[in-house]
Amino acid sequence: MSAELTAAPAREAGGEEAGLSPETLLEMYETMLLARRVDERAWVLHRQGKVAFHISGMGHEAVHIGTAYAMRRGYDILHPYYRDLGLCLALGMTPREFMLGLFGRKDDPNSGGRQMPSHWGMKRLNIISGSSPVATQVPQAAGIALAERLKGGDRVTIASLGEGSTSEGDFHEALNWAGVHKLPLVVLVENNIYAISVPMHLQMNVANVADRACAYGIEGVTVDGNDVFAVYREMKKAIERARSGGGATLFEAKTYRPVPHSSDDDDRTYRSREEVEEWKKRDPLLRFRNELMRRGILTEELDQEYEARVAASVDDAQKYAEAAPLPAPEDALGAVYAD
Ligand SMILES: Cc1ncc(C[n+]2csc(CCOP(=O)(O)OP(=O)(O)O)c2C)c(N)n1
Ligand SMILES: [Mg+2]
Repeated sequence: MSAELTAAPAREAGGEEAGLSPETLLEMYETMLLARRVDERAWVLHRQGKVAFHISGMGHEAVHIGTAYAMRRGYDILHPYYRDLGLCLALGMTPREFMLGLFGRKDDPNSGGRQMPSHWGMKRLNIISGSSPVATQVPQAAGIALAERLKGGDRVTIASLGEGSTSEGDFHEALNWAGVHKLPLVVLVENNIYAISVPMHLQMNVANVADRACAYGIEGVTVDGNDVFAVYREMKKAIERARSGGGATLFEAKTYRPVPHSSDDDDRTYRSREEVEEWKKRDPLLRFRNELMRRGILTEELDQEYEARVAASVDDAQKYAEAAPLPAPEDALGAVYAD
């Protein structure tokens, strides 16, 4: 049985009230475009046999860009998961850095080529390195938020995960802790209605992940995750609430994953092509583009300029990473054991 596409209503992007200047909106658009084009290139490189694995953020870009711009970038802390390509790019990761990770090169900033690709971790951007077991980042993020409180700081921690990962005990323990201690934490659930092949209705018997927030005594918010304005507006409120002592938020952004779970998955075995085609009407990049054009902020000419600049940046990143050295075999355990 295929999952119902009730998750993301196909309404037009609104959000004039979001209070973003035309310059910022264009910057957000170019970043979203970059995330999409980098991601598309990664799929091509995988199909060409040049890289071993890719796990995509495609379709999640409005969640990523809206969240990043609501954060104090470089100040607040992100404990991300593997879908967060656009979020990490918007926080300052460069396309070259992404490609170094994708190609498993020595200078991969996440792990020096040791981890799987898309296991983000960059000290300079306050992006905390996670591990592959899903939801383990949530209690760790709660701990970071508690530490920030004890130190008297006002940085907010954001931890992200998928809706399927909310079935893990770690998620519930962390939210309970966040409620009890009123932690400066936002737990961002990127609800794309599948956990690999398992649809949402087999993970939980509630309509919205955020409906569970009241059980922990925290705020719960559900937004259309394909609408960058809605994500930005509501995320800003959640982050400011956390910063000013108002406690944690369970933030659910409803979206869709238009591609297979990873380069190792064949999604034709569990969902129809019609369902995936239906998504295209809700493509967050297209919606943002149309809305900016409707407002007269973006023009065809400007869009072409962005496309050209983004393509050049993706080409440059690929060339750079392909030519970069691999890690030395004798360094494989270097970050595991102390000298
Ligand atoms: C504890 C644990 N169980 C299983 C897996 C294998 N696994 C990796 S991703 C994934 C699906 C997660 O789905 P969801 O949380 O909805 O995130 P999405 O991939 O849809 O963004 C699973 C089961 C894992 N990494 N860790
Ligand atoms: Mg999912």
